[in-house]
Amino acid sequence: MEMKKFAVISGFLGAGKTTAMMALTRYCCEHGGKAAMISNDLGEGVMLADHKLAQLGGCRALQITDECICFCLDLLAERLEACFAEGCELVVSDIPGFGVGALEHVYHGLAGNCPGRFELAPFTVLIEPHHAKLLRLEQAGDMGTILDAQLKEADLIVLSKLDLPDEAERAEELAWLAQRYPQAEILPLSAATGEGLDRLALALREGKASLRHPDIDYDADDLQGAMGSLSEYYLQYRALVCCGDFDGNAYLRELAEAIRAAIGGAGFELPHGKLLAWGPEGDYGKADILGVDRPVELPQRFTRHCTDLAVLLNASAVCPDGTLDRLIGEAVKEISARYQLELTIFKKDHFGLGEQDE
Ligand SMILES: Nc1nc2c(ncn2[C@@H]2O[C@H](COP(=O)(O)OP(=O)(O)O)[C@@H](O)[C@H]2O)c(=O)[nH]1
Ligand SMILES: [Mg+2]
Repeated sequence: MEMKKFAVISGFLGAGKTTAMMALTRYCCEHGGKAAMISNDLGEGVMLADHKLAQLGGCRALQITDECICFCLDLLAERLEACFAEGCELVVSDIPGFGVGALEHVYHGLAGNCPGRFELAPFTVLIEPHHAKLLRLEQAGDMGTILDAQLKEADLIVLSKLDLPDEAERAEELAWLAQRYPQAEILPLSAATGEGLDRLALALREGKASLRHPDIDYDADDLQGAMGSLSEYYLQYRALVCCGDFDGNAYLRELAEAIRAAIGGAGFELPHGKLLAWGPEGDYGKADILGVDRPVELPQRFTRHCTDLAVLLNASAVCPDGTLDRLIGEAVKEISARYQLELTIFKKDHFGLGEQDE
């Protein structure tokens, strides 16, 4: 029987969803299957950094912007049909913001609206060891409320980035997750090394969504408050050096560090900031900010010096929208001037999630 499987990959900002979806689609394609990934975020008419990254990485990728897939099920179903018509057996999508509520909206929505058109794979939630540890030790603060709600929705919990912790820590987090969230299957994964991709692919292809209704008070003040305090920022620009060339890796790192310092210095949090840049010949680099207290990561580096870059900057911050716009705008200006880059802004969109529904 032909398989038409769809899975939502939920999880906290920076948990490793995009990296895992890219590794998974590649793994499936290398093992005789066909899979596609959808990057979903809220920027209006923008190119998402995650989507561009997936394209640069050679993945079968599509994006849905402007709206959460929770609220555009017809569009989602249409895109899924197109992927399945092309021969895909598995399609995975992430979810904007914190993703809490996607089980109800997307899974129960699709099950109710288009029964039998495709099969729902286990509802999957990624958590990184750093967050699992904070949650276990009850040191996650407001984030703990969100992490716990996400994990309660899961049919499948994936402990990601398992190349980072040592053996004892891995075992401790896996055991604790299994005991605390007994409704879910728990899988270890390192998208970086490929460890666990086989089991994840199998679990999604063979497994089924439980379509439970977990005991979560979605209207609770702490959950709504935490989700509403998030602001989203999207910027697309071209950076052209005025003479000679420049070190694109150093530029991305300095810019990410300046943004992190500005937001942290103003007393706010930046759970995930992404800077993706590519040159006319396809060379590309990426910098990630995963919190104001964590070091900037460069998971992808330029191999040559740069002269002309297209840049995508996406950030999700616990910070008022206007302040976020000002702080990022100043950092981009200052660091770009230091590298003698002339900027052309193509697109900017930013908003607070708390204000969006009003
Ligand atoms: N060491 C390591 N880092 C990872 C792994 N997966 C993701 N990351 C890094 O974690 C950061 C956030 O990953 P991303 O996939 O963008 O997270 P998302 O926000 O959940 O989509 C990036 O810097 C990734 O390179 C992994 O398996 N191992
Ligand atoms: Mg992502």
